[in-house]
Amino acid sequence: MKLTQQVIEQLAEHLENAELQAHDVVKITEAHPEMDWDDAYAIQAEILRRKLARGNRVVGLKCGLTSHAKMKQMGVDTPCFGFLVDYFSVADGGEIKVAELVHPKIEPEIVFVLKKALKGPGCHIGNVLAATDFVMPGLEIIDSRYRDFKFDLKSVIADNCSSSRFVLGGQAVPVGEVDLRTLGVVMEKNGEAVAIGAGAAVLGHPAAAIAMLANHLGARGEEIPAGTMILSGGVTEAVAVQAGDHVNLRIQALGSVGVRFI
Ligand code: 0L1
Ligand code: MG
Repeated sequence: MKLTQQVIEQLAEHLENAELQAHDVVKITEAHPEMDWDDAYAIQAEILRRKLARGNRVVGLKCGLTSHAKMKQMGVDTPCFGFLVDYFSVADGGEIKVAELVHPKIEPEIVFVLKKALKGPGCHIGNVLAATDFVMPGLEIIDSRYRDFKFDLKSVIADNCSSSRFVLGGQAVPVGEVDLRTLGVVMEKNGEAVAIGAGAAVLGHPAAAIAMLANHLGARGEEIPAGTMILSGGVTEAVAVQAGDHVNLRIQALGSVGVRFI
């Protein structure tokens, strides 16, 4: 690690304030080009510690930048992992206030819920499928705190991978009943199809993203607990939204989920 604990705490406060007050900041590597991957995840962990101390609760995990479309869109080449807390959760058909966010975008996700814990290293898609209780459709609203969504991977990891809101819905389908690679995904904004894809866009198989998360945590001596809900990553590029927009996601065999922006 290159940063001191004091700087890690300052940067966590800086980024969390940007999230809570809905304003943008310049990417933190501009002032701290020396920071490394462990520093980036330590800042993210400090943001989580601040939220837990305030009484928030972790309700899931996320894999980000797991499709080539998203990596290309954001100019990075590796996935990232973050956490989801209680107030990020929005009911299916619910409303999201854009004034609480900086510059939200939305993306379609295949969501996993585990029945067994997963621990790396060496976790593979077979382990993930054996440990999965069900899959369902989800919409993730990402809201990078960085000006104009301009960042590098270390900055975005520190910013909890742009996490802000998510919506779960549709049907909870046992993972053995579907081929996650060939599931068709259609996301509509105001009735127009704006993003179309298939599950294989996520690392060839969405379960591979969950295995990567288990291996990432395993390298830190942690596991994904049984019962965890995990967003496996945007299947397509993320789409910008504004007040007045309605977004609906349909995933073949998994049903649909929608949200409105006010
Ligand atoms: O969930 C994601 O794939 C987003 C990760 C962070 C990068 C971004 O803000 O687009
Ligand atoms: Mg995502």
